[in-house]
This record gives sequence, C-alpha cells and structure tokens, in this order.
Amino acid sequence: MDLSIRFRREMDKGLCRDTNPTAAVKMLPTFVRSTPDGTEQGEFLALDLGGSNFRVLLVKVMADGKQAVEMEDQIYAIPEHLMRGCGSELFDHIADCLANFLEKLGIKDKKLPLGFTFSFPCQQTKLDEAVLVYWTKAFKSNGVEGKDVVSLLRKSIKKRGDFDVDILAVINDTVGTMMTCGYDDHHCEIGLIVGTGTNACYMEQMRNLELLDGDEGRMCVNTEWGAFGDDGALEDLRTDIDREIDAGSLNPGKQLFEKMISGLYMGELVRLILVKMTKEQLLFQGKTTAELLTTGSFNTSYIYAIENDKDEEGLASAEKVLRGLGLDPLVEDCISTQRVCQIVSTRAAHLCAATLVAVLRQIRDNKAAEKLRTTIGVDGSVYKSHPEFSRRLHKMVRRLVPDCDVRFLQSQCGSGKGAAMVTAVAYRLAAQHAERQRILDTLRLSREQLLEVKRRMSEEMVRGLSKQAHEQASVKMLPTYVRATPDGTEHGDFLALDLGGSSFRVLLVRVRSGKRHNVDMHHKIYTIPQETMQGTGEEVKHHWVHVFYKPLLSFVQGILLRWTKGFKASGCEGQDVITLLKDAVRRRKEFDLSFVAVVNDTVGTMMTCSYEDPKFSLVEMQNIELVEGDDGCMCVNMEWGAFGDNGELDDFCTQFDRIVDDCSNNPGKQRYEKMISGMYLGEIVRNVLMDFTAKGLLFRGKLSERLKTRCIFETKFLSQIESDRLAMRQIRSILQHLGLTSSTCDDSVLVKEVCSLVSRRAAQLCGAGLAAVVDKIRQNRNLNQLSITVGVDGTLYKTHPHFSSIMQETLQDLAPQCQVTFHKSEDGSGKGAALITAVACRIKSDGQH
Ligand code: 0WK
Ligand code: BGC
Repeated sequence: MDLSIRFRREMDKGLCRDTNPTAAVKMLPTFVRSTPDGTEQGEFLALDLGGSNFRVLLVKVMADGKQAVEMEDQIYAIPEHLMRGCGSELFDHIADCLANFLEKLGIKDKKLPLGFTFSFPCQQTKLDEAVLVYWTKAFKSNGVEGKDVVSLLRKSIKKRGDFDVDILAVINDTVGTMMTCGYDDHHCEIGLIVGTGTNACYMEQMRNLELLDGDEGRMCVNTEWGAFGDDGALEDLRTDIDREIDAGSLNPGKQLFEKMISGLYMGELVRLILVKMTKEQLLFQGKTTAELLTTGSFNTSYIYAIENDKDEEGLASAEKVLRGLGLDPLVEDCISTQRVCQIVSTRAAHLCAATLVAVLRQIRDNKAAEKLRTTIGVDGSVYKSHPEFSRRLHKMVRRLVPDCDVRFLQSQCGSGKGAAMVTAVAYRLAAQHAERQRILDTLRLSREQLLEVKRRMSEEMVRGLSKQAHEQASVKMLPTYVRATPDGTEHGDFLALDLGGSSFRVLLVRVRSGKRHNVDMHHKIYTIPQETMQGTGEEVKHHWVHVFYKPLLSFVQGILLRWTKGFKASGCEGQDVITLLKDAVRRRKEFDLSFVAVVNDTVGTMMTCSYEDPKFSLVEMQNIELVEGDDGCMCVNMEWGAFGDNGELDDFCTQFDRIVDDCSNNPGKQRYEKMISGMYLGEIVRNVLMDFTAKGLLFRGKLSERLKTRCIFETKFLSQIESDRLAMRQIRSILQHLGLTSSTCDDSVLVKEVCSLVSRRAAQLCGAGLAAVVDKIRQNRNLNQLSITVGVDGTLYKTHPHFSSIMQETLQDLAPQCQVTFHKSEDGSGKGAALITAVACRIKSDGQH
C-alpha cells in the first residue's frame, strides 16, 4: 500500500506544471480524448512498433452498426543493427515494410489514414506529432531522441515516393490497448502493458493536466511508469540484483521500475539470482556454467514454462532449462529455481498492482465515485504468457482496492486495432468537427456582416421616422410623447404597473423634490398565468395596466400594434390599452385611478437611469416626421425587435432562427428580437442541439424526449453554462435535467460552445443595432465625437456572464466615434414610468403643455 501511495505522489508531480520537469514519472498527455462511439467506419492502416514484434495492419471498420472489424496484419522483423544503429535507416525500414504490406494487399495507390503505435516515451503537442524523449527496452537508434517520429516516418515514406498515407495519430501501446479493449467494453479507461516493457495509461480529467490549457473533459495520460524510481524513489526496494541489471542495460539509471517487472529483464533477474545463490553454494553445488554466467541466457519465457501451474511440468521445464544452461540440477535445484522464478514474477505482479491501484484511486477520486466500476485493457507477453502473473496481479489489486469493481480485459488483437480506432475516432472527430463548425459558422457573424446589420438598422430607423416610409418600415420608431426629463421639482405618490418583462410588477413610487430629490418605492410582483397571457383580453385587463402603443392623440393613449414575446391575448391588438384598463378598473367598482401615462419599458428604463445620470438624449423633433413641430426632442421607442420583419436579416438568419420563428406565437414577426432576446436564445440553442443530435454529432445521436419539448432549454441555462465558474459536472447536471443522462464531457464542451455562440451572436447583433442608434444621434448633432449614456435593463443583460461585455465591445468597434457609458437600471422601468407621470403632472400643474 505504501508503494501505491508513493506512486500516487509521483503521479501528482508529473501532472503538476511546476514539478513535471523534475518528475520521474512524466504523465505524458496523449491528445486522445474520445473513445469510439460506434459511428466510426472505413479502412485504416496501423503500425505497431515497440513490443516484441513490429506489425503492419489494415483495419476495416464496418458501418453495420455492430461495428464489426476486419483486420489483416503482417509481422516484420526489426534487425538488431537497426534497433541500435542509425535512426533514419530504422524509419526507412519501417517505410519499406509498409510498402511491402500495401503491395501485398494491392492497395498501394490508396492514401489511407494511418495510426502509428510507437511504444516509447514521447512528448506530444497534438495527436499526430510525438517527440521521442528517450529510447527504452532494446532500442537505441541514434538521431531519433528529441525528434518528432511522425516527421521521420513521413520523410522515409516521401523518400520512397511510391505510396502515401495520411498519418493522423501516433499513440503509445498502452493507449492502443485501452482503445482496442474500449471498443468492446465502454468502461475501459485504463490501458496496461506488461510485456517487453511495462507501462500504463488512463483517462484523466483535463483540469488535472496542468501542462495543458483547458479544464473541460478528459484526456488519456501515458504515465510512463517504467521510469518510476529513476529519481531514487525506489532505492529502499531495489536489490543489488536490480542494480546489476540496470548497470548492464542499454540505459543505466533509467526505467528502474520497468527493470524490476518487465519481460526484457525478468529472465535476467532470475539468472543473476541463480548465479548469486550458486556462488553462495545454495544451488548447483556452487558450480556455475559459462551459459549461466552469460547475460541474457535465461530467457523470460523459461519462467513461463517453469511456473507452469501443473507443478510437475513446471519442474520438468526447470530441469530442461537448467540442463540447457549446462547445469546438472538436482530436484531441489529445480524446486529452488522454480521458487526464484515465482518470487521474481510475484514481485513483478505485486509492484504492478501497487502502481495500478494508485491509478484506480486517481480515477475514483476524479469521479468522486463511492464505488468505482472500471475496466483495464491489458496486453503484453508477460501478462499473457506467464501462467500466474495475471491471477496474482488481479488478486493483489482487489486486495488493495476491495471497494472498486475492477475488470481486466485482455486484448485479443494487440494495440494495432486500438491505433486504428484512435485514427478512426480522429477521422470521425475531424469530420464531425468540420460538420459542426460548418453549421456553427452560420451563427458566427463577421465584422463586415455586423457593419451591414448596423447599416440596415440605420436605414430602417430613417424609414421608421419618415412619414412616407413609416408604414412599410419594420422598425416603427414610435413617438412616445415623453419630451421632458425630471428637473428635481417633481414630488408626490405615483402608482406604476410594469407589464411585459419576465415579471409583472405593481409599484407605489414616492417622489421627493428639491436638492435631495429622491424616490422611495414599494412594489409587489404578480405572475401572469400563461393561459391569461394567451387568453382573452378581458382576463388580461383584469391582470395588467400597460403595454406598448401607438398614441394617436396624446400621452395617455396606447393602441396595441401587436403582442410580442409570450403574450397573445385576444381582443387587445388595435385597442387602446388605457381604455381596456379603465374598463377593467370600472368593472371592479373598488377603486379609481387617474391614468396619466403609458410608456414602453425602454422609456421607463431610460427615465429611471436618467434620474441619476442626466446625460441621456432624446431624438430631435425635426427628425420625427410623424409628429407635428420641430422644436425640442422626444423619446422614440424604436421597437427594433421587428427589424428584419421585411427580410432585412434573411441573409443572417439560420435554419434555427427560422424554426424558432415558425414555432413562435408570432411567426414572421420580431425577427431581430428572436435572434437576441432571452425569450428565444434557449430555443435557438435547443434547436441547434436537436439538429446536432439528429446528425449524430452530439449525445451519440440519442435525443431525449425532454429535449424535444419547446422552451425546455431555458435561456438562464445559457448564463449558467457559460459562467466560467461552472464545471463540466454542473453542465452535465443541466443536461441530465433535460433527460440527457448519458452525455459525455465532450458533449458538455460542445453544448457550452453552442451556448456561447448563440449568446455571442445575440450580443453582437444588439451591439450593431445600438451602434446604429448612437451614430444616428451623433450625426443628428453633427458631432465628430459623442459621449452618451445608455440606460439598460433586462434579465439577459444583467445575468448573462458575457452578453454585456461582448455587446459593448461590438458597439465600441462599430461606432468608434461614440463613447458610450452603460447605466444598469437597478429599479426597473416602473420607477421611470412613475417619474414620467410625475413630470406630466408637474407640467400640467405648471399649466405647460
Ligand atoms: C502487443 C501490442 C503492442 C505492445 C505489445 C507489448 O500490440 O503494441 O507493444 O503487446 O507486449 P510485448 O510484445 O512487449 O510483450
Ligand atoms: C515504454 C512505454 C511502453 C512500454 C510497454 C516502455 O519501455 O517506455 O512507452 O508503453 O514499454 O511497451
């Protein structure tokens, strides 16, 4: 257990940015982030170098939904002189073997995607690039360490010039093994090799990989645990025999843990122990032989035979092996030799178990799982061929972590299939990414497009203000008859009703005049039941006070042009809302009101904010052709939500905008609003997610019933999902709330990307619209530079983590001659409505009109 804890510390050192450079266990990122999801298909080449055999494979992944895989492979020798000779000749040889293989299969003319299993420690910055840190096992070719092995291979293939391949991935054999086994068991998230060398990889949380940016999702980490102890961490466990092995190896001081375990060294360990015991007269009557004293003369495969669990056979093998080494063993010598083998291989199995348990604990802690259920994909000649190794390993692992449900899955077809799977996944991800980005690009607006939106908005504003074009204009630029702002002398108690936002409020506003002029407010929020919003005007009247209008004659009349947002109550459009309310009040015979003003919430917000900051502006009367008179200014309610209703935005509308509009209460209306406002952003996101899922680009193509429900993806989810503080787990809980219980980290990453694109576009469109407004005001005043304040309110602006900053950035970029300050309204437009009423009462009482 102590060793396991010690190794866990080494893992942390390797994962940590500051300690990684000096860490022995390098915890190398592999850039393998996804496992096969069943949609992969096609033909893939794979190379498998680093184990006892070099193999070239062609892997056909069928698109039959059962993901059947057909494999053809060929083993090629790697001559020792190339393993220890010139590196470029080694890669030339690999290219020759590949050419031979393609020739044999008659597919030399095809440029197939290739995955390269290169089983040595490599620093990777991306999936198709790997710089060899140092050779291990029996390799020591020169001119390769510190180089990108993919470039070396591409160079050798290019040198031949008679075929070409598309190298998409280079992986470690542990990764290939995990992927191979992951194909049959989706719980597989650890790859283990105990063969010529030993190593393990596992799926780690990105947030723990300090060497890489991003903390979302998972990535496979190649631990390179063979180097455990290279910094002296195992000196208390290593024996003189281990030190002798290391001293005689190709890479003294390196891979010390591997040298206590793996097949390249196990036989030699036994030999050196036998030699030591013989010299101490404990074996073979103290007589050694030249063979016994020869390095490497005791092959690891001997151990497999000697430990054959049918004891008799094992001892017979021991005798046969010892005789083969020129010894004349007694039965006791055979038994002792078998015992030595058992001790060496058992130590190897238990050392492996200790480090494996550290990896299991890391995964369990990452998942904060009570009980971890996982699968370990395993390969390697020691694990496969040693009669007892696997059983001893499993037993010790289960003893050290009894609370984990660990399954071992032996790879049947090597890591070549895994390499093909990684390539297939890379291929699929590249194709899916391209397809997703193609769709998401429709939601990305360039600066030129935003400038065009601004230009068209300016055009519509002019048309809205002009008598000729007003009727046709989509942006109605409605006069509000609010022409004055508070001058501080207003005072009295005023009632205000605030309808049309996310909540309906009734307010009592007490305005005090004079230098300390200020406002006290009491308010109560009431809900407007959905059925009332969409019921008869009668019911609404009972519930509300004001909406927006087209005042024909005066301040206290508002003809409802049409409902927007969630309202669709009948019998109101074309009606004067004040009259409707008066009727409702009259019918109650309980109280009476003197109606003074009906204003739009934008006007209320402007007035509320201007009470604290007078740097607000109204539109010059000479520009408002709908209203007689050119003196002074008046506030204009743009109703810019309708921008685009005449097709001005069609070339910016996506398929998702059209779906949202078609399914809305008012198809064809409020097009600009439907691309921006909180009522619709969630719906746009939901439709993008639905489309992606239907195309198999998300949630493994599995749609949940809940996600099919209109408006189920609330806009507040966007604000939550995009908040930097929210971890993936929390995004996943939102997805679980939407019935997407098996969403992956990658799904969450993508959902976040869709949310941020939709909200970003909304903020940019809003910024472009506002740029048109402030630049118009600047031009109205023939100013080169304008500084102005915008009063702003609204849940989206106030709660979304990035909306306001993106909108302001866009505005600044598109209207550089305007310095715009945003004044967030804290009191809502109800206060503004009361102030407008107060001003109207003051003007009336002063006898002005
Ligand atoms: C078979 C895998 C290969 C890996 C080898 C390790 O296909 O990638 O390197 O197992 O076992 P070894 O051949 O070293 O015993
Ligand atoms: C290498 C690893 C490899 C392992 C098993 C070690 O010597 O450093 O990269 O995974 O052998 O083949």
